[in-house]
Amino acid sequence: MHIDIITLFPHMFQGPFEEGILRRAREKGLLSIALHDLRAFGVGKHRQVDDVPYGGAPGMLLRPEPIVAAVESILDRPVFRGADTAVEVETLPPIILLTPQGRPLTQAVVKELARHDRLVLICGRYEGVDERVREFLVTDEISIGDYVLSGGELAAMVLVDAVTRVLPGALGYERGAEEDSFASGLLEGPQYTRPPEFRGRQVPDVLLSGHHERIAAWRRDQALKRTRERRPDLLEKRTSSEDPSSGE
Ligand code: 6GU
Repeated sequence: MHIDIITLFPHMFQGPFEEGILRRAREKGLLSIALHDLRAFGVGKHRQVDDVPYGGAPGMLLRPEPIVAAVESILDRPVFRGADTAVEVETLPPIILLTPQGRPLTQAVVKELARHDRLVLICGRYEGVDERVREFLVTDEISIGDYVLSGGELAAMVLVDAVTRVLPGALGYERGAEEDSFASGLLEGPQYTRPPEFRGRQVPDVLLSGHHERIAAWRRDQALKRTRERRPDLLEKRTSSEDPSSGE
């Protein structure tokens, strides 16, 4: 998986991509990330990337030319669907704008993105981007939740982390991602490690029993209970075929 990230703040990405699973995925060659400074594609002597909204409104908008120039330079082909340009959208990697107006990022979306061998991420900034970028350049818009961030950078890091975790071989053990919350449509139940007793609090007996079937049944029960208590909306979304309590 190769991910190109277009941003006004490339330095923001340095810490998160150099630790843990992301670092290992890059070292193993499963993931490569190229950061592209939007400023380098700015207009004129001052490399301008933003301007005031037509019609008057507070704040600044990202202009279309730097963003389009960045994507066309990265992909080395025309990508803007201008009035007189034909673009074969089918042969493009997803060109994704991170914006609170996008479709919500879910584990299903993460898996869908992970099937591509390349992604281009555009981090929105300021009060937004010129509408022609959404209409004629990007192929997808994604949000990471119903709250406002100062820009798409943190959202892009979240997306890259989530996508990397589902790349085959990224975790170093193979069942993890499947058992994570949301992969099954359920929250994970409680987990314990050593010591078996801590300040008078015991690990549940069943987990120490060595009885694999009983342990699996207990975990399913606990996951269902936790999901019912905390995220009943997830249970409603599941199909009955996924429900481990059906058919028992
Ligand atoms: Cl992708 N961008 C911004 N600016 N805010 C957000 C977001 C994205 N997702 C949730 N809030």
